[in-house]
Amino acid sequence: MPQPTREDRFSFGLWTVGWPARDPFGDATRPAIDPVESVHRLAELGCWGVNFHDDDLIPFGTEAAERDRIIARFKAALADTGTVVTTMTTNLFTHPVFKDGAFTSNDRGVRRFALRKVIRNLDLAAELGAKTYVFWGGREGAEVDSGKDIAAALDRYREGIDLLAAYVKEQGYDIRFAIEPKPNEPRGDILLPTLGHALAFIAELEHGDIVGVNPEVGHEQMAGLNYTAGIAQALWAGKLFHIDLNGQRGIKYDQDLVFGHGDLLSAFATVDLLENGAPGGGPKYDGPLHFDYKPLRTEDIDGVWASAAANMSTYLLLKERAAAFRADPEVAEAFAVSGVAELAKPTLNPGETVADLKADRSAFEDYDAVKAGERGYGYVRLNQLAVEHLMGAR
Ligand code: 3MF
Ligand code: MG
Ligand code: MG
Ligand code: MG
Repeated sequence: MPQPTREDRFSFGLWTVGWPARDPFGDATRPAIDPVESVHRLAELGCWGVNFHDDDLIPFGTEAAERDRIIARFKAALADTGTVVTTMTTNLFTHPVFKDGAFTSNDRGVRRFALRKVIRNLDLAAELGAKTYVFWGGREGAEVDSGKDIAAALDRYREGIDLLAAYVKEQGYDIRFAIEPKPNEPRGDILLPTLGHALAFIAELEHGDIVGVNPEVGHEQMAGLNYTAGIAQALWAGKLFHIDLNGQRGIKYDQDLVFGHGDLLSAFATVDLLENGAPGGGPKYDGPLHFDYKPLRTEDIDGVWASAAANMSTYLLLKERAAAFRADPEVAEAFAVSGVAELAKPTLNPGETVADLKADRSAFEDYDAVKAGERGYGYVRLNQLAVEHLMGAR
């Protein structure tokens, strides 16, 4: 199996391997893991970076002197292992104070407290060199339609993100924000449920220039959406600042499976896009290859590290397969039959006007729509070639 190295730029959330496997129906099945141990174990596995919520490292309510001690000890682990803090985020969902949301709680005091909690952790993110700051608003939502004024909630969401982005700019921090959409869980419905909602929200911000998205495989798939197509649109919009890779099997609760352990063909397409870019070119993703998964509740502590390794190994295998797919002359021929490259060509000729198009009889009056309608696009063959490469049959 391919062995990950730091050059692969893999990262994990401390909350992933550190999840003690408590779920709504059952107690923890594993002990909590010291974040310092996680940094060491992940580095041994070839991981490059880590990402964490404030409370993953510093328990909620820790007093200042103890907070400083925890941070110093964590910094030593980063230095000892050469681990990078790629990304940081705020826990605005565990404590009961956030049960009706953080930036969008109906309670104004809660909203002010949430902003202060983020600001404090943003200062730490800058100190630790994190380049991306993620906002997953898991409690920003509702179960009761009449209990939440969605327009007002979006006003408050915008107020919060804009205020924090302005703060980052004022402080001169080299940090960009990434909003992570999710349709539901823990709230019945969450604001900014999909990547598309998030992109539309970002367009309404004053400081949207430093705000992008952090799409998670499982979150888009929980909404029945195509993750690869979604991140392709985010790339097209110049907004793919971060990604949460994992696995999900259909429209159900957030499974956070190992990457590739859900829809494997979709994972292949994701890696192909991330590594090789869109067939027609365009911007490529250059952020960390981040995993936001949960080791199954059935696993013991050895299973935790085996599952972390599985994410990276699966990614690298898919990367090999995707490279072979793109290099295969039969695939190139199939791409041509499907007209994939033709889509990169503008529909009008250079300098052509609407009047020119209207005057072009070959485009309409003389166009043989019946014949064009008979064309086969060969997508099944293309997909079968992908399947064969994915299975190592080519
Ligand atoms: C929940 C998530 C979150 C976010 C995290 C921000 C706890 O479904 O995916 O993980 O990823 O809060 O990075
Ligand atoms: Mg998830
Ligand atoms: Mg999750
Ligand atoms: Mg996530």
